[in-house]
Amino acid sequence: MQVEKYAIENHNSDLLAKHTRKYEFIASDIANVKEVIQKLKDFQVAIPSWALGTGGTRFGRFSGGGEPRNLEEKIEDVGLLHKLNQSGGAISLHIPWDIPQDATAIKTLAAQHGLRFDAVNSNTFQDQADQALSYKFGSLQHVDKAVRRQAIDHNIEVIKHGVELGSDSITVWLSDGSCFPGQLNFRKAFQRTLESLKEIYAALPSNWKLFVEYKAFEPNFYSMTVGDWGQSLLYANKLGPQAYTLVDLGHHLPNANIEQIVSLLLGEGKLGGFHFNDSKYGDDDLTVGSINPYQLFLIFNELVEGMDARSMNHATDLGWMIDASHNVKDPLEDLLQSVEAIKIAYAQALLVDTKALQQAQEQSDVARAQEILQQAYRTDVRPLVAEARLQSGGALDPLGLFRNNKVREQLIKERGQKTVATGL
Ligand code: RM4
Ligand code: MN
Ligand code: MN
Repeated sequence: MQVEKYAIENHNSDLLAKHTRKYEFIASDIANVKEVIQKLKDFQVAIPSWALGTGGTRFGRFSGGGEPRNLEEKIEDVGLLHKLNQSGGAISLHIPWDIPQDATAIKTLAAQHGLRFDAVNSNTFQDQADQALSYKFGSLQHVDKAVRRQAIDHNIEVIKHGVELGSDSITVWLSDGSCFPGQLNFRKAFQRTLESLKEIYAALPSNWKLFVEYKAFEPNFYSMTVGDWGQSLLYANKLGPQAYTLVDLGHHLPNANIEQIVSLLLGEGKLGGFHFNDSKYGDDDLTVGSINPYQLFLIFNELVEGMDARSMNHATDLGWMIDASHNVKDPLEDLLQSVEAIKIAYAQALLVDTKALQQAQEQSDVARAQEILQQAYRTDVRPLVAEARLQSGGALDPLGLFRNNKVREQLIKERGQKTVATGL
């Protein structure tokens, strides 16, 4: 399934007059508008290979039609998204859900779609059919050395796949922990996990990063061995300069101040990247910006301020990834919405008058500080994001084009109604 260039051009020419009116209106108020547009064009978000099918919960899964049946079709889907929004130029693989059998062919296919490979993800939270030992009581923390060995070897295997694909980072998310008081010796579990991580770290190529992702609860409900950013930072600091903390927006206890966490990690030079999603209660994996777009903006505000303070490149110095699950929406529509929400929050953060904000902060002028932040947040930056897309060859309204061109219907015709993608 391809969206042809002429289809995008036709779509854009229909919407151009209206877009230009809106764009010129907002652009006339922004002194460095060219710079803002360039930053938006450069900013790419990686799409997770495990979120291209319908997601499920432990109560059920309601498959949509035309889901990708293999890795090749997943790459095709991400290519399609990228063609529409020119903002999803990377894919993040979860192994063994998506093992590249022929790495060269997969790499070539991705390149044809203008995609590169972002962080590879290991999976020691599920048992696979052909697996010798079980992860029921953990993986890198396990009391049995042989289980730890198996989990370490899996991670090293994942790094090898990543190297073949040109990826340069691995995300380790562990479900390790305990469900009941007394089940685990916390200190020993931490120590064993650290020792295991050290072995994985030792297998990293010198240009690679290791992201330690934390999560407050689930599937373990009493303790998680990498349960919060403090624990993740402890591991990352002990491992060395190639290890960083990864922030998944849905992995905190309710009402955590994520923007402050982000700011402090950045300040320490230990923020590795993101798994974007949104949530009401826990690891809900909902569409980015669907529940709390203000929080997303505040996070981006800290990112822009903190990255600028450290002279970092916004587009390339952190890992920008989505980690979502789509229970009731078309996965591709959902992902288009998520990428759009990320770019909107980023654009708003770029509009914050940082100098004025710092001045207000120095003067403890609280009301003024709020005005400055909300001035940016309440600006409708969608024409800026659309202009960046237009200049990059994407569609002015990606979701509109996806629907009008009946992309899902065509995918169903090609792949069938009852297909099930691997993943969440
Ligand atoms: C976890 C975590 C990981 C993801 C798995 C599928 O909750 O967010 O990043 O790989 O889910
Ligand atoms: Mn995640
Ligand atoms: Mn999660």
